[in-house]
Amino acid sequence: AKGTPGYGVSAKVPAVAYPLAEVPAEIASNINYHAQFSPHFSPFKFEPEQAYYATADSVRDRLVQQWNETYRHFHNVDPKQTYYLSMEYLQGRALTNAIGNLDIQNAYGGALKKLGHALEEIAEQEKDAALGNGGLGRLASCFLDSMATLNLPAWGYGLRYKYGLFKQQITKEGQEEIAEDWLEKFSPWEVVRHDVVYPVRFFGRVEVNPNGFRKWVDGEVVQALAYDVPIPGYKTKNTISLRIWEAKACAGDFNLFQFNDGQYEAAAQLHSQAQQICAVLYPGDATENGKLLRLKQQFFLCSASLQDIIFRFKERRLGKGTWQWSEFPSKVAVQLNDTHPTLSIPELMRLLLDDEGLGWDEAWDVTTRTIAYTNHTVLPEALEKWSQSVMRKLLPRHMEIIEEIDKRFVAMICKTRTDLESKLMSIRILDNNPQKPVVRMANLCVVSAHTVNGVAQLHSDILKSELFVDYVSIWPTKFQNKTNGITPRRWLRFCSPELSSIITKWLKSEQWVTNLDQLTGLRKFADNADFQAEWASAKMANKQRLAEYIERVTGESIDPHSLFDIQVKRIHEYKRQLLNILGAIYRYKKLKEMGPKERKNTTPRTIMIGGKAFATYTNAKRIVKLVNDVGAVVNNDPEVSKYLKVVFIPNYNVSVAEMLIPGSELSQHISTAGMEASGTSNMKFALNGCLIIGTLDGANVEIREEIQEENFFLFGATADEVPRLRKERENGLFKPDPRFEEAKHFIRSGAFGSYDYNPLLESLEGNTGYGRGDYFLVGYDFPSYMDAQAKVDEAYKDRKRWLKMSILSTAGSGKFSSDRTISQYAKEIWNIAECRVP
Ligand code: NBG
Repeated sequence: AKGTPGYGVSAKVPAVAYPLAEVPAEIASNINYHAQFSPHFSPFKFEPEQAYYATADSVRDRLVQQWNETYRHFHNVDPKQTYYLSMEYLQGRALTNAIGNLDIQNAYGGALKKLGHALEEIAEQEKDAALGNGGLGRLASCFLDSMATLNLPAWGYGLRYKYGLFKQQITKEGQEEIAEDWLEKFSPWEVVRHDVVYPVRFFGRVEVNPNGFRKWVDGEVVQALAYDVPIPGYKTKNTISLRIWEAKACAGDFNLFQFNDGQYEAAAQLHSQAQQICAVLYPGDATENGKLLRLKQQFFLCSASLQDIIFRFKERRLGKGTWQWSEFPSKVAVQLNDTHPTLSIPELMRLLLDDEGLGWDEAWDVTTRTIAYTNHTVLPEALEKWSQSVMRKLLPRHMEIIEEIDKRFVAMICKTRTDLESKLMSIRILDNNPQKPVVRMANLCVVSAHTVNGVAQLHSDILKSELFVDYVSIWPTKFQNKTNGITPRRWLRFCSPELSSIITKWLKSEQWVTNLDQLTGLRKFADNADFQAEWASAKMANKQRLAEYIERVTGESIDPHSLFDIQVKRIHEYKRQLLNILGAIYRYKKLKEMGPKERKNTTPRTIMIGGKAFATYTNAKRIVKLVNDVGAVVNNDPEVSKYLKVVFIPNYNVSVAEMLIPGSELSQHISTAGMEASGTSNMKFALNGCLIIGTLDGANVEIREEIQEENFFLFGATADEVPRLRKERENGLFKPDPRFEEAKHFIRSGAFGSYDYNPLLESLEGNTGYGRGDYFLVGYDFPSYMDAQAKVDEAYKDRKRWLKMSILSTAGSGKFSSDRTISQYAKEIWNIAECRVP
């Protein structure tokens, strides 16, 4: 590393506690100060945008103070620390969250009022930091909030993508992707650490020294530069870091000679190559180049983070004499968020073997006691496999190390578990299939990590009984469950202040914000007429706010008295947005067939669907198009639109979720059983008093247990029935329900325009053409889904009963706090304890 990254000499520099503005007048003057002296715009402008940046700068002052104290405290106490490695973080906006966690809403609200602005309006100016795709990235962000709130010594590591998740625009053609430059102006929430820079190598070769040591040399080297994002805990001083790496060329990499010679592109080639690494989140990987770039990104994260972790370990030992490497796992826990950071395993081995001179056994012991792995999916297409030749080209030394790990694993099986020899082909790390030799990253993780966990009970059970069954027999105690959770700060306290204040009023305490189990105290008020009335009026206020938002972004006016039915998540066939829209189509057809009197007896609904489809996922894009086409017909049908609207919500992201979820009454979590590892939006909706219609999948199972089965609209096949049903389907034994046929037929009749939906519809049918034999069992589950929807309509008519169910959903959501999840990781995997800044 160049210079002395990290704490370095500054440990000797006394921290100065600058007095912070406390009352609105002082804060207003501090905001003004920033508008003037940390200017980002021309002087004398103070529109909402300028006000946002000045306010953010002002809030950042406070964060920096707490943050530095936290660094210093962790450095002095030197506790065991967790490092969470993730290719994705979906942070969303930071201002409201920071102000809320610092508990300064009133003071900042008052200050901005003095300056002629409303805090909520200012907060709307912020762009979402969308350095992630979906649930996995948002989970990482919820985890950071909980780690800080629980005063745990922990850091997040990630990449500083220039373009995060694309912006979704809906046109006549369907979804269009637009690059989202979240750093277009800049982010006030990051601090560049010019002293924290590490070299990261790619390509090159392995050199063998005369003494037998192996060393990775040559190739290209780029610099990893640290940017830190402060993560404040709720009502605590502890403020931890999300460290995101940016790739830079080395200083001498600009070829002035070539430039002066007019070869401008060649002169800057190394710079532009370095810039490519963190240019985009999930670059397309259909081409060889794309694959190489993704692998580069993954290694870049792993190598920079591990060098930093080792640096900190040594730095903290320095004051205390020398260190023993065997101590490393008692100071460092590394959590791999899915297989994307798997290269941490061979990289840690390489650093210990080649740079620190440890022997294999010692290095292996340190590595395996340090690293733990979380699996987030059982979908075969999402289980990463890297071509051995790509790996050998980009990371020759790592490929050697992986081969050695594989060899030793195979030897161990042959020696101690002859019963598993026949399974070796599938459980070893290398798949040496001559057509396409690959490295199986999940296998590498399971073999190397001390703990492997799934993200909901059902998912963890499936890992143990199917995907990783053979490993369980080798290491029975390695496997755990850690059911996901969500932060109650962002997902209730701040996104629904109305509901929050009612909860606090009736529980006579605000402790539920950090001890979410206390929500069970609401159960005894579930039938209370006064409580119900307050609950209903808060929900109505949120529905109205949502209706205004929908009108603003789609032009569609929706009736706040209709049932708000929402499904928002990435568009994927297994998540079955297609089941939802087929249900809507059937409902529309029946409404058309009814007379006006009969129609009046139905429960009016607004069905909202939102989510992004991966740019090259054709069927997902067809689903987006279909929802929009159905909306265009239904919403403009004067006979029906009073009773049914179908709205596609464009550009679903964290901020949009914060608007939608509080205003929801029913939400759909309807994946084919066994396929959604957990889901986390299901928890957010339930926490906000929204009822769930869903299958027995992922965390739905546990949510239903907690809120009681009578408050959950269940339907569909169970996970253990799915394989048999697929077989029957393949063998032509499936008899479709006439309602299902009718809905499909209606689309084919052209009722929703002339777009060719046949390929999409065929995916629900035989094994020919586009057909996958209805792999996701939409046809099988359709009738029970429609029956459950009929029960929803009935329940909604009984207002008292509905309100009671809504209250009981919130009351039963305590388990799904990410504070609970993170406490379990801390105790059962990381073995770390609280380290509170005094
Ligand atoms: C996703 C699962 C979700 C789960 C999140 C967070 C991946 C690979 N997996 O069900 O599909 O809630 O992870 O654990 O993104």
